Amino acid sequence: MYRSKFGLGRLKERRWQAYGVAGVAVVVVGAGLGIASAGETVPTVNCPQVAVNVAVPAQQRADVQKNLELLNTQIDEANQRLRSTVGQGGPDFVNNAILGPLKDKRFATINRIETAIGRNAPKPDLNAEARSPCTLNKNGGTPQKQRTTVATTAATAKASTPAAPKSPAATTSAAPAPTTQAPAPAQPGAKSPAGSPVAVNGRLSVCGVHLCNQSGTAIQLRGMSSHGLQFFPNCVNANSLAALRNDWKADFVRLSMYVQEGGLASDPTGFTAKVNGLVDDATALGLYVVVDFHILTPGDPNFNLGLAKTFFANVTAKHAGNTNVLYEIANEPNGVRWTAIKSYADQVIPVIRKSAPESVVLVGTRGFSSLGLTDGSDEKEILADPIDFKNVMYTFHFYAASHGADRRAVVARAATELPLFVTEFGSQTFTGDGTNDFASTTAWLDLLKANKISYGMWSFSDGHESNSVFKQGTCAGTTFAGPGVLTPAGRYLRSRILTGVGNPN
Ligand code: IDC
Repeated sequence: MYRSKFGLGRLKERRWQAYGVAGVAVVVVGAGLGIASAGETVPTVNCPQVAVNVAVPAQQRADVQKNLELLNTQIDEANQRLRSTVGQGGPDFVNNAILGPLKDKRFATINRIETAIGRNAPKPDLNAEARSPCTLNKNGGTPQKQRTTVATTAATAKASTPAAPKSPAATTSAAPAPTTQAPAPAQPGAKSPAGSPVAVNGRLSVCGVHLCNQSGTAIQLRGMSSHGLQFFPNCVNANSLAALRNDWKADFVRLSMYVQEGGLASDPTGFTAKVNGLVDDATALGLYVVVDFHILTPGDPNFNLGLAKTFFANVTAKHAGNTNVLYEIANEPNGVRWTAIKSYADQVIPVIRKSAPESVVLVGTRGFSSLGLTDGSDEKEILADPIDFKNVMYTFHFYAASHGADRRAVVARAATELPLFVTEFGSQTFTGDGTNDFASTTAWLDLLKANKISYGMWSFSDGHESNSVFKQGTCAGTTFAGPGVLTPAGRYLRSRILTGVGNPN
């Protein structure tokens, strides 16, 4: 049984580690184009614009400017080399001797710009990967210059977005397509009921270490995790979700679809349909929904890799047009190293991204989603080997009566470098039962608020364990609103969401 293994992690001495995980808040637009001029046969390089569409802190302005100018110097040098080496080398000469080194220099330069801005503001993601490679404009011509204007306010940053090239030659030129598109305009949430969380916030993305709404503002989602859908089949439905949205003013529900213990593996078709139906219910209400692939025993997510791929392919295809679904690919990996979790993520995320390319994906962390603490590790193993996809967050779970100040200190530290999402927490011990420790819960939720870390409480159920937020028997009926149907854990969280103060009475 996993419980015996879910102990308190020994905290080792830790150093701060200056390692940033790049965010994706920045809209990168425009491509530089070499425009052919008649008679010129020496090729020129054709480099994409690096658009710094964020406010650059005043202290970093000179540094950023210098690096933007350096991009022009690098382009000039490459063109100079192209002129002076005409006819030299074999077919790969230009790639190996000019375009390759240029790409590396640009990559380093763009990284320096990100790092500079990141010293006094959220570190932006300027999409160095896509913006570094330049192509060859075989017909020669004057290559477009890198723009070097630096915006010091967000408004100017937007205004300085390079306009699309107007030259007719430009439209036919083979400029590299940006791999990160600007977020789609505000259709997100269009079909959601007015005022609902999804109508207000639209499509989410990961921006630096935060979850951001469609306007790029960091937000915190607060909500509830279901219990195992197989254990409490009547607790999550249109009625209870309406209460969650209207009476609790919560933002999301997490659908805990166990894989083992009578879950998905025992009836793939049934549970996939169940999840799809509940996603539709949440969507109709304008709630965000976390689809939780609830692995627990065994703890190696790779054990369920095949099922995960089939499941996520189906669910993402079914909800391809949705803007409100987040995918949690492994509840609580345990007994495995981070490398195994990462390998699983590397295989499952592409399946999800096929139909849901912009979705936010939540990845469970080592040691029952403890960032490794339960195994005597910590967030540094993730920082050293992060998941290489955009819009990814790492999950952290806590149970307030078991996990206290030592773990909070690690989360406070990790939150400055990793995008975290608390998809599950309890006010009890990690058994999900026993006395509620609301003082510790409040300390945790205060920390999460301060860092804008989203959270969902375990569990939206009416069982006998103290984690159930509904009194026993509630789910057999149709009344889910109001404090009368709630246990102390339920009253505490409803009041915390509604008033900012958790009150179990
Ligand atoms: C617990 C349930 C309990 C069930 C057990 C095993 O509360 O009724 O018997 O799972 O299925 C977690 C897990 C979550 C646990 C919860 C409380 O994600 O499945 O639920 N917990 O123990 N991690 C830490 C605690």
